[in-house]
Amino acid sequence: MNFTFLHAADLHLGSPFRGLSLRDEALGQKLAGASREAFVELIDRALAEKIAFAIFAGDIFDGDWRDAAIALFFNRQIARLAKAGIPIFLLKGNHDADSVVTKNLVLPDLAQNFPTSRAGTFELPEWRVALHGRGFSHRAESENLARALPAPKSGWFNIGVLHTSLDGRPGHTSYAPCSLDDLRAKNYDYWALGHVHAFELAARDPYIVFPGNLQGRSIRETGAKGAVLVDVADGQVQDVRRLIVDRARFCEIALDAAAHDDMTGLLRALEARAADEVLLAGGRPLALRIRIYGASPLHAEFAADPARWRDEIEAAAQRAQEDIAIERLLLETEAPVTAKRLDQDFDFAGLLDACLAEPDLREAARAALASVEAKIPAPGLDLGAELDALLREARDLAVARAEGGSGS
Ligand SMILES: [Mn+2]
Repeated sequence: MNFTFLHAADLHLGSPFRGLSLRDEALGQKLAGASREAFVELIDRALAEKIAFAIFAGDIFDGDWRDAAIALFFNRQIARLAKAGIPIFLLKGNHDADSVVTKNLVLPDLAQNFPTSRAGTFELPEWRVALHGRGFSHRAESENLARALPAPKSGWFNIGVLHTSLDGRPGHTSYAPCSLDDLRAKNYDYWALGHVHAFELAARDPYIVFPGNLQGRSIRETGAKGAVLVDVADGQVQDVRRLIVDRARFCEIALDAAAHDDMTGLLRALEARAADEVLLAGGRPLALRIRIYGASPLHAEFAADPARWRDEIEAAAQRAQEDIAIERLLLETEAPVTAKRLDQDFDFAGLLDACLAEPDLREAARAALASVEAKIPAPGLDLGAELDALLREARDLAVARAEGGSGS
C-alpha cells in the first residue's frame, strides 16, 4: 500500500516578525503576512500531492489569541483538507498548551487533537496506520512523554507524534526531554516531532524528523523553511521530502572590509552578495543582517558619518532587489595601524583608550544608558549589554572627527 503524508510543526500562527525596524511600511506589511501565506501555500501543495493525512506536531499557535481571527484562519485552511477527505491530527506544544491557549473553536470533522492528560492513539484502517502521541497540558512540560506511549500495533505503520527538544538542541528550551534511544525502543516506523525550528533528520532507523518551522520570523531562523512530505510504500518509508513554503527569508551577509580601500568597491561587493542571496531565496522578500568587519581604511569614513553609510548600504542591497529590508547593520570595522598615527605627537586615540579603561567612566556611561532605557517603552531592551560596543563607537567617532572626517 502506497501513500504520502504531511508532517508539519511550529506554524506559530499569530507570531510577530521580530527585530525589524522597517523604514518601508509596505515591505513591513509583506513580511507580516508571510506566516499566513506560507500556511495557505502548505495546504495548496498538500492538496496537490493528494496526501493521505496530515500531522501538525505542536506550536500551531504562537500563544493565546487576542481575538479568534487567527483560529478562524487556521480552521478555514484545515477545512480545505477535511473537505478533500483528508484526516488531520493536531498536537499541542509549549506555545499552544492547554494552559496557554485557553479558548477553543470546534474543529472540522476530520480534525482531532491528541489528548494531553495521557497518551492517545488514532487509527486509520484504510492505510493500516496507527498514530500515537500526547500533547502538552502546560507550557513547561518536563516529563518524558515518549516513555508512556503504547506499544506499536503489529503489522501496521506506526507513527509517534511528540513536541520535544529530544536530549537538547541549542537555542531551544528543553521540553518533554527524551533520547533517540527512548524513541527507537518503541519500534515505531516514523517519528513526527516538533519544537526545533531548523529542519533536522535526527535519525533514519527509523526516521526521526523535525520539519522545522513554516516561516522564519527572526534572524535566528535563517534559510529555507517549510514542512516535509513522507512517502511510504509497503510499510516502509521511501523518502522524506522537504516542502518549502516560506514567503520571506532571513539571511546574514558578513563582509570583510579589509579587502576594500574605497567605498564604491565595498558597496559593489555588498550588492553582489545580496544578489546571490536573492537568487537563493528565489525572489522572496529578504530581511538581511549585514555585518561589515575587519581592519580597513574605510573605518574612519564609517565612524565619521554612520547614518550616511547606513543609507548607502541599504541602497546597495536594494539595488539587488527592491524587496530587501535591513534587519540590522553591524559596523564592526577597525582602523588599520598606520605610520601616520604612530608618528603623531599627540595621541588622541590613545588618550581616549585610557579614558575608556577608567571604571568611573564606565559607571557614568552605564547610569546614562539606564536613564535612556527608562524613557523608551521597549520591553526587553538591554542597552547595558551593548555598553562596550557603544563606547567603542563613540571613541571611533571622536577620533574620526578629530582627524578631519575623511580616512587616510
Ligand atoms: Mn515549541
